[in-house]
Amino acid sequence: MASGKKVLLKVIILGDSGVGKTSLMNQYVSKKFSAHYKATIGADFVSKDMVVDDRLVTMQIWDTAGQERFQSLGVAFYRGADCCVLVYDVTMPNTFKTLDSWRDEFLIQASPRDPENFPFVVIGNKIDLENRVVSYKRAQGWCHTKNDIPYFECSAKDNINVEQAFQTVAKQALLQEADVELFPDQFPDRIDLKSNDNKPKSDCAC
Ligand code: G3D
Ligand code: MG
Repeated sequence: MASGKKVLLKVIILGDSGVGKTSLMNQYVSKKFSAHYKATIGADFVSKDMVVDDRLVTMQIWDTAGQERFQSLGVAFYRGADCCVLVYDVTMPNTFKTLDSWRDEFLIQASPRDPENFPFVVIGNKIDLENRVVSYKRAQGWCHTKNDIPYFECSAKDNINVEQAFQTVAKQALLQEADVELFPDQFPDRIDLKSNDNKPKSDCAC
């Protein structure tokens, strides 16, 4: 049985446009793959309740709506993330090469307390296609050099490995969130709703 209060985990998905970020999220959350999915405007998230290591968690997965083309996602998108999923397309080598800059961009924008140990998960997507170009070995090697990032090869289309990848994402995020609870004063972005500092001042004219 799951125990304790429900934990909210924020997960963000990054990677070049067209690699399948939205499709992976839809497959995981709604068990659907739609080739005609239309992205909404602005960053958006979906939630999924699950049990991880005996804890009830709500995983909030933040997806982009095409702004990744300009790498202009805004700081609110990154803020408070507990895990970052980096996605590339195994048939498009350029999308693999840009993983480095997506990782760097995340670390700059989210500025986590301990960047070296911040949890990432890498997904090589579209393994259902015949024309794969980036090998497992090459991708796994890159992950190894980045402090052993867990690596999964998936197909959002055929629902291969998607569940497994997100289970690992949730586990990593939960570990990170436990860290936040242990050292709350080191995470100034979190607002304490009970604190008097947040109440309107009495001489407020509004
Ligand atoms: P993005 O959110 O990263 O931009 P999308 O990517 O989820 O919008 O997917 C981009 C295109 O790749 C879509 O095709 C989608 O159907 C396709 N796609 C996503 N995942 C897979 C997969 O696992 N296998 C295959 N074969 N295709 C996939 P369109 O044609 O709509 O551009
Ligand atoms: Mg998308």
